[in-house]
Amino acid sequence: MASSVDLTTCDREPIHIPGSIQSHGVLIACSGGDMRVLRCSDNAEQALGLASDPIGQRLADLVGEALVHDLNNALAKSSTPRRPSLMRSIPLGSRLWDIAVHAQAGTVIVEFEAASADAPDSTLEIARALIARTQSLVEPKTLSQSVPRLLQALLGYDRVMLYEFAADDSGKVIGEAKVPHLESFLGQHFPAADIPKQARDLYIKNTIRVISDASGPSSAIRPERDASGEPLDLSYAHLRSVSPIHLEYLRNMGVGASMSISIIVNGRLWGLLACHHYAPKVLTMAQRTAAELYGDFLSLHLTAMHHRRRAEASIRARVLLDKMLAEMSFQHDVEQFLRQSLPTISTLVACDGVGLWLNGVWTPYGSTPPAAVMPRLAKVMSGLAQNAVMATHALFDLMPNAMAFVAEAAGALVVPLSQLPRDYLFFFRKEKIQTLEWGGDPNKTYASGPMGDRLSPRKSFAVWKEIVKGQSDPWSEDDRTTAEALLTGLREVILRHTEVLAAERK
Ligand code: BLA
Repeated sequence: MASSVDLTTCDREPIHIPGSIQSHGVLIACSGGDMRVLRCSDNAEQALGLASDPIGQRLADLVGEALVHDLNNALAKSSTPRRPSLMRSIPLGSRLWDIAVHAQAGTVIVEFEAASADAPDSTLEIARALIARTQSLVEPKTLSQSVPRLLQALLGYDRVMLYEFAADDSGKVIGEAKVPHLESFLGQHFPAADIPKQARDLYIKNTIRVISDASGPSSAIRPERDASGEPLDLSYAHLRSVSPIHLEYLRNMGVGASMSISIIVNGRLWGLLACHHYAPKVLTMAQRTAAELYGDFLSLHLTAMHHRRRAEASIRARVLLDKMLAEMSFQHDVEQFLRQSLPTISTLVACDGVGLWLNGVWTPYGSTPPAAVMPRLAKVMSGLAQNAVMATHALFDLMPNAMAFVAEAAGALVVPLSQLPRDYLFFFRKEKIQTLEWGGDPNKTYASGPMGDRLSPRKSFAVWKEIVKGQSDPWSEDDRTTAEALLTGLREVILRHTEVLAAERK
């Protein structure tokens, strides 16, 4: 499969059917029901100490009736392939094995890994320790600093990163714990292509992947295709061989082993906890299971934090608007009042500037486009929806000459203030790469494998910079929620003012 893959077709590489596994383990696939061996990894016979080629045989004849009975019981316990059932320290051949079993479209996939000497309840111990220390972390900043440190301390990777995806699927390292001599990746951005779409989709379904040896051999699954010509789907297999492109990426970085855990917030892949080790590293079944549970916990924890932040943002907007409404009754010139309120309004959303386009008059505060372009920008807005908030992180999509002022404003969040296509409140953000440089060690060079230097972090950062040229940081859902609260609230302020004036006139 590797030969058909190149850098231009990254998101088409079928990573769930690589045709091989990582060779520190063994895989056997059986037909459901009669448990007859359909396929196996080509190391199976030797590693498990079997008397003959397993293909076509009853699994019970190879590993014993008792184990197959236990495997069937384990299977019956789990209704989803997402979480294979686990069995610890099973004797077979000359050693003990940890076994994971799951069923995928009627095929039973049994994976064997050398048993570890972990105590029986070490999974719970590790997961409990991680969860207990994370529970009290509710500030995004402390959380992103502490979580990598906790995971590093418990699993011993040389580097642990918290990687957050942006709305455009590019990503940023927002937290990092590492051994001191390594170059830091904290704060660096990487393009969406570094973790292509099919990988992001798979990482929602299967939330953990361990790459034990980025330079290690793989063990082919045979036969590659079944009677109907299908390869074996390894979406949920722990031992799935990883994309050769990604392995080259890791090797170019000097990484020997990696592991990543998905963090899913509201059904979307929010980010990854990505771990690197500079030598091969196998996780025990207990460690891997604990890491998987920790990922589940972190996903729920971040989801709760997200909901809390949204609620707080709405309350903040509401409080501010109520205050404005209260002050309003003493003000007769609503336009003047709104203009004066710009500094206060600008605190509601992370932005570089705000501005009010009201009755054809422009009032800026902070960093905004030049006044001369505002009539044109307001005209562009009037062609868009009047009753909804509009957000863009690339003003040049709407106005070709916007590239000229990206240093002042590259993205806008726009709140239409009246039903008429006329009045708008703008929030602006500058181009995001204006102030960014690769923060790493300038003397550090990265290796380059057969597929070229694109697969190295510094080149990848350069590609990201090229992609986002002229763009601002995208507006988040929180930003839009605040803007929507402002849309309703400010219209209310204006309406109330009209009513006050009318009442006073009577
Ligand atoms: C997978 N790419 C990944 C993964 C990460 C990254 C974390 C998940 C697998 C793992 O746990 O190791 C990316 N890793 C990074 C980044 C940093 C890091 C950005 O440490 C930054 C410090 N990758 C490319 C390009 C392609 C590509 C150009 O850079 C394709 C054109 C492909 N990456 C790619 C594929 C996978 C992947 C196919 C899936 C691997 C798999 O699960 O089989």
